[in-house]
Amino acid sequence: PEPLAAMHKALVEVKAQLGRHYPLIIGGEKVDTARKVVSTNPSDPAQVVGTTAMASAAEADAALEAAWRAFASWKKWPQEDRSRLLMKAAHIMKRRQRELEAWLVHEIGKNYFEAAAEVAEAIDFLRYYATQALKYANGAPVTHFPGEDNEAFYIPLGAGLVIAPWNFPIAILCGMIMGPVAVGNTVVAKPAEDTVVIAAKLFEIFEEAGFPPGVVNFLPGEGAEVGAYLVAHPKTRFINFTGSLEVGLKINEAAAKLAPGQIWLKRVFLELGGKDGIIVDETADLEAAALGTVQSAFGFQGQKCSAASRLIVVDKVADLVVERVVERARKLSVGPAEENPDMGPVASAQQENTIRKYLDIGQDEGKLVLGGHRLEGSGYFFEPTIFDHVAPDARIAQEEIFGPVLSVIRVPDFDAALEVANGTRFGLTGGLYSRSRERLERARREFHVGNLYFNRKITGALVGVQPFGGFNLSGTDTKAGGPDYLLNFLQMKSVTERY
Ligand code: TXE
Repeated sequence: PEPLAAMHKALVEVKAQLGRHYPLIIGGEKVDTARKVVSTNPSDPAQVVGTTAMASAAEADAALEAAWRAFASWKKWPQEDRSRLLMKAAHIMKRRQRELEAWLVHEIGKNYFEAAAEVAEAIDFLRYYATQALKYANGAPVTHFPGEDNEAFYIPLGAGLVIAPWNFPIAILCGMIMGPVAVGNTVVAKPAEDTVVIAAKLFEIFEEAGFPPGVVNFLPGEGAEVGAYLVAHPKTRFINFTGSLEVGLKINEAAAKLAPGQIWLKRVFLELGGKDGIIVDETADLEAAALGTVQSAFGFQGQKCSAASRLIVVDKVADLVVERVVERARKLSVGPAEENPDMGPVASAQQENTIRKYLDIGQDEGKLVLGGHRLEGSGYFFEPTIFDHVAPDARIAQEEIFGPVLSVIRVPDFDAALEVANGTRFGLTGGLYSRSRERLERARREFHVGNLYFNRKITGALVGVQPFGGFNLSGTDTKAGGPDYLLNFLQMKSVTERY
């Protein structure tokens, strides 16, 4: 009750700040532009949450210049001092956590629970990377090869680009920026257009924490315009991207080209989509399986790369499981955050159109057993939707919908379940509800996903506990929140000396 009251209070306070305009931040300077990015509230699209300046090529050039200038000194800071700034940012974020949650509610339609979980994750990223970075402190030798006349140590890469998605607009943006920055790199960050205000709040925190000018640069703008421009830029040393497979493939291709004057191969890190499946076999705790499936499929309206969008259930218990899943999903409340609902709106008109498209496709690919409609009214609200008797190669069983739509695939036995689970182009998260130790062990070896969960829900990156990243077309598997993540943004130098 207390947090709820505090969240309601924060929601009201944030309302007073709606409509504000935020400039770009380049080299510590506030820069405004003629064009603007407008962010609206998916619960009430007529409401402007805020606007930011919109970066174009000129600002992108200036931001990369500022980042390289800042890199010259930032890379020499003692590691302890860099890590201390991350810890300070975590402290400030903790102090402002209710306000940040309220912005997540307003700008992207998270309910209080999802918003609180995300801000907590952002704080975890800051603290975790601050401590992990100490392993590479000050170029101290970190690798001693046999023999006493040689050593090796790590040095940062330089100025890089972060391009972030709208679905974890503060946690993923913060983690993707502060990982590289923690170990001496500098960053130009381009947030998703739908969530520029929460991104501006994150940069207020970085500024208050005292990051030197140019270490982090705030560059909201059009993905296909300034995003693509920065990806192709000869002064971009690395690219840290989270988003859709479609855009990830474009970035991967563009970044492979050598631009005039470019003297390195850009390092590209991609965290992309998923079509994550939960297997339930006949030995499973059916109640637990139903609860975990509903939480994984409909949390934040299914707009998570880690969301369960396939339920793969063996025939023997299929009716029992589907019945329980449908009953639980039917009870989910849908509405604006003030009502503290289980499900808020989907993120944008674009998402609404995509989900409508798949609801139509699903009519011919499965038996609609729940939902299937957008709610009346201006906000982008959908009922939780479940299609049963879906074939493994159906489009709604293969393509990422990124909405509150679950496809149930019935299989004769566990062997078939494992084959279906591994039968998409992705490999991000997966789950298995079973009491058979032999099957759990088999899944541990053969279920081909970056993050596997047994007898619990399959969403929610646990920083420092469960490094997060996917196989196949789910990305380059950077393992965000893991002990080796920072190595992605370092290069090893070895020195051999003959006395
Ligand atoms: O992605 P988009 P969204 C994935 C999730 C889903 C997607 C949703 O699975 O597929 O993210 O996020 C910029 N050149 N993950 O809709 O449209 C754009 O401005 C350069 C997976 O935001 O791909 C935005 O900032 N940039 C993840 C960013 O790309 C371009 C967890 C992403 O936009 C661009 C979370 C271009 N041509 C979400 N076009 C995981 N695997 O961990 C757009 N952008």
